[in-house]
Amino acid sequence: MGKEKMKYFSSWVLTLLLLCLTITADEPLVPALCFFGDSVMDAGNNNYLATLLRADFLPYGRDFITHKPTGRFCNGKIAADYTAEYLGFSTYPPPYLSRANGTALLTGANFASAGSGYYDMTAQLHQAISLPQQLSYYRHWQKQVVAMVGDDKAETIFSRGIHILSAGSSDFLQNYYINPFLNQLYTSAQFSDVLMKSYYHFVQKLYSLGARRIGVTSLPPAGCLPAAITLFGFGSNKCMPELNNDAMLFNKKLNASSQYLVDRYPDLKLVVFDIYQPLLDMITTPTNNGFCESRRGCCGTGTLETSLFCNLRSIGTCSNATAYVFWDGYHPSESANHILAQSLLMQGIQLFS
Ligand SMILES: *[C@@H]1O[C@H](CO)[C@@H](O)[C@H](O)[C@H]1NC(C)=O
Ligand SMILES: *[C@@H]1O[C@H](CO)[C@@H](O)[C@H](O)[C@H]1NC(C)=O
Ligand SMILES: CC(=O)N[C@H]1CO[C@H](CO)[C@@H](O)[C@@H]1O
Repeated sequence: MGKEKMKYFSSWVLTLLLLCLTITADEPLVPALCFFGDSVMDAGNNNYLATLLRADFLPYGRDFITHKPTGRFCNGKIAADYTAEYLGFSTYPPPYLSRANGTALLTGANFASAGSGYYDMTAQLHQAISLPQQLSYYRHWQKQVVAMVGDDKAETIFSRGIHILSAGSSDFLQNYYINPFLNQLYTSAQFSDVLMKSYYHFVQKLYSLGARRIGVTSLPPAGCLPAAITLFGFGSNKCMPELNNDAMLFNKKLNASSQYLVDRYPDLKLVVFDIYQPLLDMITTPTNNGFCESRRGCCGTGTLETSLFCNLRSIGTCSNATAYVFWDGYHPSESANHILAQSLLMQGIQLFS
């Protein structure tokens, strides 16, 4: 099948699938949705932290439903938002630090924090919420849920709820590649092994807390992110094979660790969401996916700016991000997130049914 046909085929399958899944109920397909990890999933936790990695100012959020910045690292919705919509939720899981309470918490919460990663020092470096701390907030959340609905019902919410983790990008791009100390200490393969230990531990911990449905995103093609090309490309204008190779190796290890976990815990549903290939497709053949620009982000010059450097005074920000794969130097645009979320959903069928 050609790429274009494949795309239509995929959206058909998706539509049919959603119809089948939702036709029987007007409730969400799963009782709760929780997010962990980094800026890919962060819906505003960093607004409450003394960190430089934040997105609670325009033009972030300019295309969001409210047209207001929320702390999402995007012009509009992130993949987590689309996922919630597809699964039938009428609201998005609130950032845990927003102190949402009562029934708003019953359908899940978002614990992700931009700049966080598998390596605790990465989060420390950016004053983000480390994964162990996110788990600790998750335990608090569980207690709140138990207090509202009792042990039995809560247990069902935890075991049938979906837990999605996105991490690793910050460990490489915002730590390993710019940190001479780490660089000397580990080869990138060894660093991946260190990250894998943390991943393994995270899933075990989540499992021990009652979670049985977990999805984890792979690394993106890091060598193709506009900021990475600017910072590490030495004047080149192309994706950097070294960084992409590191990401592919990491992804292989992620798959192997996940397989190991699945074998060890037969009642655990664990899915690795491949975002490497879908994003690479958008980058290398943008027009097949309805995009015009995949080399530069929309914000500012589009080659580097993220967080504080992507602001209303940034010069060159595009007026319409719809045709851009990237919103800023590191993060996909809302339209790219839309496609990524569809791919996520198709890959995660066994989690949702
Ligand atoms: C929940 O939040 C609302 C508004 O911030 C507040 O009035 C209420 O007391 C809180 N409820 C609990 C149980 O903390
Ligand atoms: C951006 O462009 C798309 C496609 O051309 C169009 O549908 C959309 O309305 C535009 N958005 C804005 C905010 O102008
Ligand atoms: C847990 C997991 O996602 N395992 C996958 C690893 O990759 C192989 C080959 O692509 C898949 O078959 C496994 O399901």
